[in-house]
Order: sequence, then C-alpha cells, then structure tokens
Amino acid sequence: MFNIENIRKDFPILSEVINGKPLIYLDNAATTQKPQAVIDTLKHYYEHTNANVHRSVYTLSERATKEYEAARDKVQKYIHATHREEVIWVRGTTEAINLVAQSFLRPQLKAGDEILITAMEHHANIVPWQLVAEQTGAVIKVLPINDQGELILDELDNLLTSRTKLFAFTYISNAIGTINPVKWLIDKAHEKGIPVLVDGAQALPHVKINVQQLNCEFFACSAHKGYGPTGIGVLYGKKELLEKMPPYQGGGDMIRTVSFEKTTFAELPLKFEAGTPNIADAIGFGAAIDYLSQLDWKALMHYEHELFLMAKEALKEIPGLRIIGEAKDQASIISFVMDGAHPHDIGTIVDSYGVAIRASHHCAMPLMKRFCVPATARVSFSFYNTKEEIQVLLEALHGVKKVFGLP
Ligand code: 7TS
Repeated sequence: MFNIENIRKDFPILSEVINGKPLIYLDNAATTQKPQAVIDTLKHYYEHTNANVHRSVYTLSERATKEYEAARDKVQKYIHATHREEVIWVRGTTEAINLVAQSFLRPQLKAGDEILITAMEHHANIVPWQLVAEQTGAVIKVLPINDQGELILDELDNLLTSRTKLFAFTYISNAIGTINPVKWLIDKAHEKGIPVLVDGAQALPHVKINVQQLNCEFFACSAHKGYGPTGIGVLYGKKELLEKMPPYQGGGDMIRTVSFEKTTFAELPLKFEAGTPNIADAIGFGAAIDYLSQLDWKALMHYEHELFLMAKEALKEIPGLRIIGEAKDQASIISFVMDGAHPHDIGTIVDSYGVAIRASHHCAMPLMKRFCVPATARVSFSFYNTKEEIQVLLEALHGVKKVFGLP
C-alpha cells in the first residue's frame, strides 16, 4: 500500500486555502493537479534548456530536441505503441480528434457514408465529426445508452454497416464515469473492417493503456487529465494509416523541401507537427509519466475505487439526491442532481466549504438530454483525495439543503 500523506505532499496545490478552508479538489475529470516533479521539470526546462527544436546545431537546441524526443519515447512506452513515430504531439484530445476527422476521414468520405459515435460522447468527439459530415454529406449515427448509462450493445450490429467509415467512442464517460467494453467494441468494428478511434481523455488517469492490445486505429488523450501540463496531448495512430494521411496543418518543421511549385513533406511524426511545438509541456508530460511509473498503480486505483464506492453509498443516502448513470463498470466519477437545488447553486455553495466540484453539462449536452437534465453536479476523484474530504463534501451538501430549506 502507499502512504496517502506522502502522495499529497507531492502536489503543492493541495495545501491551498480556498474561502478560508483547505482546498478539496474534486474536479479531477476536468483536469488533474500537477505533482512537484512536473512543476520542477517545467521550471528547469525554461531555466536550463529552452531553445527551438529540430533546427540548430548548437548545444542548447540539441539539448531541447533530445529532451523533447525523449518525452515522445516515454509516451510510446507508456501507451505501448509499436513505433515512436506513431506518437503525434497535439494540443490535446480535441485537436487529435479534429486531426483524424480532417486528415483521415475527410478525403475518403462520400455523401451517405456514416460515422458511428455513442450517446455518451464529449463534444470533442461529436463536433469534429459533424463538421466533416457537413463538408462531405456524410451522416452521424449514434449508439444509444440505457438508463444506467451503459451502451446498448445489442444495437451495435445494426449500426455498423457497409457505409460506416469510422467508429469513434469514449473509453470512459467524463460525465457519468461509465467504462466501456473497449476491446469488445473494437473487435466488433474490426469484424466488419471498420477502423476505430478511442477517445482516451478519461482513460489516461484511470486505466493502463495498451494500444497494441486494444488494436485501435487511433487513440487520443490529453496530458493534463493524467497529471501532466495543459496544452499538450497525443494522437496515437497506426503507422500504415498515418503514413497515407495528408498533413493536417502546413508550416515549418513538417516539410522536406519547399518551392513555390511543390512542397514535399517530412516523415512521421513531423508531418503532423507544423510550427514550433509545445516543447516544455511535452517534456512535462514525460515527467508526469515518470512520476506515475514509480507509483504502485494497482494500489492507487484500488484506493481511488474505495473512495468512489464510499462517496457513492453516502450520496445515495441523501434524500432528494439522484445519481445520474450507474453503470456496472464505473470510474471514480459521480454525477448527480438534487431536488430543489440547481447544480450551479450546489457548486457555488460547496465552494464556500473549499470543495471544488463541477456543475455543468460537462460538454456532453446530448447525454444530459438523454437523462432529461440540463446539467448535473459532478464529483471526480484522484488518488490524492481522502475519506475525510468526502465527509466535508457531505457536510457541504447538507449545507446546500439548509440554504434551500430542503428536507
Ligand atoms: N473527451 C473526453 C471524454 C473528455 O473528458 C474531454 C475533456 C475531452 C475529450 C476533451 O479534452 P481536451 O483536453 O482536449 O479539452 N473533459 C472535460 C471535462 O469533463 N471537464 O472539463 C473538460
């Protein structure tokens, strides 16, 4: 087992005081806090390494390039990609999905072709497909969910058709925590020769990722959800597909030769990395991977799950509180609504107790509609949270009831 006090010491922000109370950060699905090791790496980079990459022969630039490319190797190893050039740096999950929509899908889509997504997607895994559908006349199809917030798997066979050009779905729902049977879904699509994109934004902090085992064509994630910096993420793609895809953006660093008549492009991964990249944060992502790799992951996930079960049981005891989404397989994310109190009011009142929770549609408006709610309050845990913090959350929710005079 690990020592929670030692873990918490790794995250300086957890000592922050908010509204006169110790910060209790329960919005980890939006972004996770950063360990000192990541913060130190960013500072060290700007103090000792900062130079542009891939461009110069001087020592500092070579040092920056080496660290930046070493971070790519760390990601490759962490997600078990076969080749390092299958790891494309992007701004985050959103950019990764847009890249696949425009570079992989758009050139092959014809009017009437279909893109299959699910009813629990984040807007980042809906809107890029809608844009490309509008550009080509393709159609979006949606795999529905049941009242527990699980995919209705029986409908999949009918929705994967000869017109389906891609199946894109989330590994874990950011809004209701459902963990999807990812491998099964991928295999089902592959039986019909349909490529798959996995939105791995919420997977990074909760599951060990092995893209070779999953055998998905594309996998998207953001460093900031897995204890790394904002502004950096990764698109993993199978090499043979990435090689065939045209560049997504044009500019410096992604070319081999340029003339006004014709430009030839760099090899992978640089073909997809136009312009000066986010060097510092890529290296910071590497530091987050180093940090996670030296922890006992199994123990962390066991502990996080205990927090989740404890919170869920306690929340269920509160009269008038309804949990949205109760899948059998759930990550440490709980969405709920309370009779007589709008989620935004819940969020504001618990904030006065120092408790940070999310109150919104969680960028999953179609999912909110499915459950007939405009928004929910959402608590999402990390391994640095504690049982004592859950007690304060419960007190704060009783405070909400008091304010609204609820039973
Ligand atoms: N997909 C899922 C499943 C997500 O949870 C998010 C962000 C994204 C895609 C987009 O990631 P980005 O890093 O490119 O923004 N989810 C959330 C959330 O739940 N609250 O704030 C952001």
